[in-house]
Amino acid sequence: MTSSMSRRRLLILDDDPLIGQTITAIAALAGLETRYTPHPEEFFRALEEWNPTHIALDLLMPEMDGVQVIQRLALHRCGAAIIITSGVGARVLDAAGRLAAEHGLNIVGVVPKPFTPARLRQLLLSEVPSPPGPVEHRGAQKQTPAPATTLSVEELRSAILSGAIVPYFQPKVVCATGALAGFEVLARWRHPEQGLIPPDRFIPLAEASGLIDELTLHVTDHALRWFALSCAAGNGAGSETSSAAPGAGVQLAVNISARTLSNTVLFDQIRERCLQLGIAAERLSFELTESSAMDDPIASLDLLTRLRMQGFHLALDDFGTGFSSMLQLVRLPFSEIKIDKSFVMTAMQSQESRTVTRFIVDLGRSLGLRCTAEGVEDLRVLDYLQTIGCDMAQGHAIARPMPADAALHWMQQRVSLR
Ligand code: G
Ligand code: G
Ligand code: MN
Repeated sequence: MTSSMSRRRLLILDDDPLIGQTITAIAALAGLETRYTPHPEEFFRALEEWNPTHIALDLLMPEMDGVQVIQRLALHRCGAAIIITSGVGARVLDAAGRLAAEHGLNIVGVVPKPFTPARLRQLLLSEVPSPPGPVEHRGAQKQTPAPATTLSVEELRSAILSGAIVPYFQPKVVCATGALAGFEVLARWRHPEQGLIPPDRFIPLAEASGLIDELTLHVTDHALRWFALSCAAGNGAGSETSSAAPGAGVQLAVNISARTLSNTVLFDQIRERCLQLGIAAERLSFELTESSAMDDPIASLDLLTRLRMQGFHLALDDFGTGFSSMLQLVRLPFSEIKIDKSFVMTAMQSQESRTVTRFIVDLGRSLGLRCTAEGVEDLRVLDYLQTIGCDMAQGHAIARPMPADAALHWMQQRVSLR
């Protein structure tokens, strides 16, 4: 503990010199090197030159407000442990903490002023969850920085045809036991010049150009073939516990766009593929976002009911982000809710995020739905989810989305560890 502590450097930004002196004194007593400035510009210069391990940040300043500072820290891909201090009310502080966490910053605590020296000391001395330095940008979840280049419909069409759009697989685990529950399929474009392109850069284009169903079918088909080979064992109910084969009883989840809900043929094609590959419908789950199911309420009710009757699972994705969510949850035959990652990612920093997370878990349980938390970036959140009775979890702290061979390897290693 002591050796790492001697390298701790705290940079303080606060327009009030008295508060700056107080924090400096507390931190110095706790053994940290400190620098204080009341000016944002000087703060950002020191950030570059001095590379602090800790930052104490006031939210209310005349020169630049705290939100602007948070945005600039995110642009700098700042990895320091950040403590937010301010005289604003608890709800505003809570919102600022969530904002910073969503920007991928490492918020270790939010302390209302006037703060007690003990609370500040505790934050300065607590273990830093991730190493300082611009290692990764958690909020942006991009493997490659998005280049400004636009992608054309023609390029997308030929990428689908040539197999350049591939499924990645992100594991989902049972909160209570840590056992593998399934994989979510997430499309990635292996672009010859631009590297790996994430779906938010091409799914909207695919939707707008009418290529989305072709894309989803292609990705799903590829994923099902992988699934049949890798997770073949365990078809049928109750097989999770009876078979020891890796992948036994695990499920596969695919994302479905709004537009696809009017295309019953696509679901027939997927069902056909499942039959050919010997994959029981119960092992496949379709994830729909809240906005998507509402476009044509009656048609989507027909289709979704039919899919459930055939045995497929239906998950309501990104739950908690849209205001029609409650209506859809009750009206449509979902079997699972996925708590939006914006709540889960910030559960350690925000009391409000924990309240929403717990509320959704309770709601799911009382409606008889399975509940999955997305965006688990910190293993302490997994412990929390377990205590509130959440069924499943998914997120970077468990595993990132991986290409097919890496996902298989991950699964086999995991089984051999048990
Ligand atoms: O993988 P993230 O890593 O960036 O995925 C972003 C979004 O893209 C997800 O919310 C998901 O709904 C959507 N998405 C990913 N793969 C597919 C796909 O194959 N088809 C459709 N329709 N959406 C997808
Ligand atoms: O379909 P949906 O929007 O739910 O897709 C999930 C998205 O969340 C994908 O873009 C996936 O890459 C991303 N994701 C998965 N786990 C994490 C995580 O722990 N943190 C963050 N920030 N994103 C994640
Ligand atoms: Mn999803």
